[in-house]
Amino acid sequence: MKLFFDPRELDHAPEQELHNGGFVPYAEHPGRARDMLDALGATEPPPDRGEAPILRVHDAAYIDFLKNAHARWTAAGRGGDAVGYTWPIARRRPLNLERIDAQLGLFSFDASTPITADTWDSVYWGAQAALAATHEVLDGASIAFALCRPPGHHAGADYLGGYCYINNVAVAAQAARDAGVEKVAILDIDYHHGNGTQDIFYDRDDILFVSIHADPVTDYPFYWGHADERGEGAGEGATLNLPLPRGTTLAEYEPALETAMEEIAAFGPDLLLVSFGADTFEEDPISQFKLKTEDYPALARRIAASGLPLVVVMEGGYATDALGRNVASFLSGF
Ligand code: SP5
Ligand code: ZN
Repeated sequence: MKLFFDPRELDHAPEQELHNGGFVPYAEHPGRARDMLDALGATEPPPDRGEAPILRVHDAAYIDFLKNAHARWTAAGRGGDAVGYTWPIARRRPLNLERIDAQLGLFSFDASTPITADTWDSVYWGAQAALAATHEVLDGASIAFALCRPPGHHAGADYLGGYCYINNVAVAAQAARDAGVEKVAILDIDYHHGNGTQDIFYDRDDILFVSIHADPVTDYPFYWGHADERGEGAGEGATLNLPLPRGTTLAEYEPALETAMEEIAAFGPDLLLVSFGADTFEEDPISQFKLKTEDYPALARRIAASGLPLVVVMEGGYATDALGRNVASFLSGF
């Protein structure tokens, strides 16, 4: 199995995030990628497929903002990382405001996803890694892994959040569609709901989104991921959310995965993309499921039993010392 990674993904390193009313060290740090690299062995760098595949998913105005936000922050006389503090609440009228703080609010949904001078470079190359893995499978491989960092599944067409800036799995899914794959399924098994991926494809019937995650009644991102969200318009029925309670172990997780895989089989996709987060691990510092390192191969085997070509895209996982081990354990099941 080929593993795709670009060293520039290490450069993005925000200092801190807002958590429970105070600032704490940033959980999504470069050491996560280093831990995975140590455990997984040789990776290869992705070729540069340019911005066009990213712009198939993200609004041009948002990408422009992402590229320039930190320079504009600095030009406004600020030090450190760029982060918003005012948000346009739901139903506020649209305004074309130029001020960096207004735009940070407009293009984000939380205060824990700062933009640094290196953010654009890291997220650009992470997206290229997802594209490389996708093309590897389109060219005939049965599976490929994209070591994406930062993660992507919380990012929408025109917003960042949840440590995510570019939605890597969405860029990959759209690239597969553009290469002629008719039906694509996305299985999201990060601890958190993949709200960005859901939003991007919510009204489409060519891309199925199925997610198993912590119940948003108790867990981030709260405003998405409830079981009654099933898609809209042409996409009605092409979104499936399977929220699980805090404390979930493998015994409770497996029936949800079974339901997810049956839904995917009924959809009849030609390709399956897996948004994989290892933050379902029992010792994850910000999450509350109870999966063990030795549980992950069983999840992979059930996914592989679909017989579908597979692209695995890295999302979250914050128990840094165990992260590489957990990802290696998951991949060993394929
Ligand atoms: C991709 C992904 O897993 N994003 C998760 C974003 C969760 N953010 C909300 C939880 C904030 C917890 N911050 C704890 C920091 C401890 N150092
Ligand atoms: Zn997560």
